[in-house]
Amino acid sequence: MSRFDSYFLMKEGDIPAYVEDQLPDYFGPGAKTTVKEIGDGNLNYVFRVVDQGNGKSIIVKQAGEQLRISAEMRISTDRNRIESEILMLQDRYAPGLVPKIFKYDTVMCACLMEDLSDHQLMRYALMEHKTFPRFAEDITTYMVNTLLNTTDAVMDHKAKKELVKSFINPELCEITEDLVYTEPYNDARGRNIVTPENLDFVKRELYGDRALHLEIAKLKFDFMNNAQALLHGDLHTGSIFVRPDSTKIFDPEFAFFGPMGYDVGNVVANLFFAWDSGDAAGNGAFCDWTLKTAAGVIDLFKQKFLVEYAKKAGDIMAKTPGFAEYYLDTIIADTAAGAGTELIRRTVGMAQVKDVTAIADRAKRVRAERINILCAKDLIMNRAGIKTGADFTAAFLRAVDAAGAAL
Ligand code: SR1
Ligand code: MG
Repeated sequence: MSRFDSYFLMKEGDIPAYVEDQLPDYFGPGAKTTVKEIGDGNLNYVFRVVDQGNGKSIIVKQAGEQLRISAEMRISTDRNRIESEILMLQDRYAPGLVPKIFKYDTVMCACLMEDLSDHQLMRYALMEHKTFPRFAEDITTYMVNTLLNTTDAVMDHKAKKELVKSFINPELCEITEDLVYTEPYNDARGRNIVTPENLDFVKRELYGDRALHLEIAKLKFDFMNNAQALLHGDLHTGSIFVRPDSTKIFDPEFAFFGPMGYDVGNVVANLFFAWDSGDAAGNGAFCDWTLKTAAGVIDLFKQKFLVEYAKKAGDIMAKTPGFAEYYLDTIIADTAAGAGTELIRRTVGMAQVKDVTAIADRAKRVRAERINILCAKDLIMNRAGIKTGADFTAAFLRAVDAAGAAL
């Protein structure tokens, strides 16, 4: 019997005994550890445990029954199992690009994982206008390897269906269906957060645009029904740790089988949010880096995808000449849509991004939000014609011009 035999929400004081219970040899006898809760996301509790003697450390991440962002929102604590299992799988597909899971525990809904405190959360690093030359290379390797390897083009179809079953994630998918694909277009639950100076703009450009609603409805049903590959599901810059020489992607608790472009598009949109922050600070060199990197993410993803596809596709029909290019074309159109929906939902929805909300100058923030919304609509409405990295950045720069005129 241990006091960790039934679930409760742990506090800092519970953590040393919990680590000892789960991994008795990790710190060794007599270790003096300190614990700090360092969680920064909307959902979970994250404890950093450090041995004061030798500096060895570990992270304990626990899923609470209520969300941190809203006590009224409750979702299954099974998300911790999903996150742990996908990280172990991704460690095989993309070694070195995800944190190591040492153990996960379905009773306390917690996992014990590698401490990445020598890295910085990418969103905060970008808000300091730091640049990361490895990023486009690393993130595209991660995406191509984790996504392509879990498609029907590569996997045995029955094994893939087993994997689809074990990554059914209804409650977290419902959050995305509501916060990304519904509420930004109608404020159906009154949870949107709209900057007052942009209220009329949002009413006209989002709530009142019927043609946009039709495209979002199509995208929502594709998100729910296109079990294309095992997605990270929440691939924003708050789910990425960086060092100049290293990139680690974590926090895949929204993982499920969905359209690959959702992940790729999230990365691109979050680089555009970094542009907003750099632009408000007048840092042109940083802004150039964000756009160059966004374009690089698309072009490298396409290049690596075709190389890996040629090596790995096993399905006899998937090897039909022209199919790889057709398939990739649909993924890039989905990427344009994924970037667009992320740009919109982080600008007017309940879960926003600090890159934009921290812009202190009111007029600059209003302008940034308009750029995001106009770029998003261009990407969504014209997604079939968006093919290259340069097409993405051209859409963004068109929005910069258009938003300037709108102020
Ligand atoms: C209620 S959770 C809000 C958002 O936080 C997560 O990181 C996801 O992006 C989700 O949409
Ligand atoms: Mg998260």
